[in-house]
Amino acid sequence: MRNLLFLTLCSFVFMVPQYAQAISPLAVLADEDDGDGDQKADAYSIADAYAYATTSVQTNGAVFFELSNINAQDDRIVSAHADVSEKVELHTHEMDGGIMMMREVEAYELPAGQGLSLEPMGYHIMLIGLKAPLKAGESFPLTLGFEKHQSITFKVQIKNPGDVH
Ligand SMILES: [Cu+2]
Repeated sequence: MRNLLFLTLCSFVFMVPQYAQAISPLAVLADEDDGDGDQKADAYSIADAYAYATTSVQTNGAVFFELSNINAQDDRIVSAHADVSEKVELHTHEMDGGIMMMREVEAYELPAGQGLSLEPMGYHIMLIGLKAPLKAGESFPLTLGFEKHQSITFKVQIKNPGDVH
């Protein structure tokens, strides 16, 4: 019963960005008016950014989060950077000959006013060649590069794989 309640709460949080802001570790990043007059509300919100802890034999990790594009314009995430691994790639999962495979993508589309979910078995930021195991309870900064917006940096919380997020 408790778990069920928790799940309901989680989905509710994902669906309502205002609530996510109140409840989750979050970065709201607004920039200044850049002179063309329509950028005042230009911002993204990131909620529930996490990665699972890894063991010393795991060389890769993955980052998940909820992003809301609260801009008036469409945008795309075109790059990601973190110091914890040699390479950082934008990945998706897709079926290939009946097998679920990961594949690198060029960008994630961010239509104006919509959200983007990165979650296990879906879109994820892939950390390739971890310099050290990711330890539960710690965090690290991740930077996202956009096609139009200036890049943003936020904290990724490291969790144990069994943890409810
Ligand atoms: Cu991947």
